[in-house]
Amino acid sequence: MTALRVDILSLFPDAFRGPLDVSILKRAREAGLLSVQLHDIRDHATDRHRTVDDYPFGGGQGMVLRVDVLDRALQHVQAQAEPPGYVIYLTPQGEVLNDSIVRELAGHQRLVLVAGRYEGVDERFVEHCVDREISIGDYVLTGGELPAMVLVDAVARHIPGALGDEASPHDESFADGLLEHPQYTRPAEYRGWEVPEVLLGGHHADIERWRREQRVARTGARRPDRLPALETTPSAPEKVGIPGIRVRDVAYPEDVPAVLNVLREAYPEGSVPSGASEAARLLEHSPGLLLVATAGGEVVGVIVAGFDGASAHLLSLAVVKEHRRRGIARALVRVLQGRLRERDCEQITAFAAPEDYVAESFLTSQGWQRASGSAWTQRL
Ligand code: 9D3
Repeated sequence: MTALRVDILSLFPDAFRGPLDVSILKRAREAGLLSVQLHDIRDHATDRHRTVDDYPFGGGQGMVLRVDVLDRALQHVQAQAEPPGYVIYLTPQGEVLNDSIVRELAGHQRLVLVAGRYEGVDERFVEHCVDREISIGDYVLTGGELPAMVLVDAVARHIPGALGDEASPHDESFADGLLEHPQYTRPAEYRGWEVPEVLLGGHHADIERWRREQRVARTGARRPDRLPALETTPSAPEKVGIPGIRVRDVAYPEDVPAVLNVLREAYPEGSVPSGASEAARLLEHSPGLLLVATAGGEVVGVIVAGFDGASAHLLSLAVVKEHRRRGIARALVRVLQGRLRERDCEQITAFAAPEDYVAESFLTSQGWQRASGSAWTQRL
């Protein structure tokens, strides 16, 4: 059995008693998976006043925890069990705790956490006695006690068996970098607040797709720093409910000639990118926003959108003559809208020439609103 022993050195050991007695920490301790020992640094002071700190050499604000007191406290703790614990000093100067550090720490048999207060500790203690300096984020707390608890809580969840029947930490949000999708339960309607329709229908594939979209959209909106590592590979061709038709990301450069042909057939001469380099530039600026519809592997429809991070513009939409009036343009718009939502785009704008009644009736039928003479918008 893998049990983790955590020793915590602090000037306020009492601060830990509450949190250790609830939830999984309590269960893990009771199951013998986790043991937490609290130690008062002050017990290792040597003078009559139990002094643990002193004025900083060189002057300055505040007090500094003494290296001799800290070292004695640490030696005392290390001598209590085998093997020696991995020593972590909780400090605003540390590297910021994250999921991968937590997993790494959970692999140790013993951890010794040093919670500081005051303005800091004598650097010689850090240099000679500490294995790792950790912060829990960029905000100022009054001491390292809560950070030490945060660390214990996060690490304890990774002790095999500590989560009981709950999900294993392996298939969690942070593992793939995406945030979680929203959750709902009964009642399905409360004060007019409704649960998203898709969740009530029982169509498993639709629900999975919706959840995935939600996860990506939330991550993009709240934690865009996590998105770049995502799905840069083009998606698989998707069915769109029209026999024989698939929609997929453009394959570059193979599709470029076919894409340009489709656009040339539909647009006046001179309005279509004249070559591969221009097409490449489009792709570069809006990856994932150039989609093609295929029939039997041939490109029969194209949609191109530009996205500046805030709003999107429908740049081109074309379907070859033989495949018109089959709903392909609509399908392309629908898939594009999904991609834009993933990027947290709220609105898309399209331009139709004033007398282009085909475009006008298409846009109207798809729920677009005329924003001005030739501009149409749709909220996503
Ligand atoms: C960087 C601020 N220091 C400048 C003199 C003073 C200071 C502020 C707060 C020194 C210690 C503290 C107490 N905080 C911690 O010990 C601490 C902490 C935190 O404040 N935020 C996030 N993570 C951590 S881990 C330990």
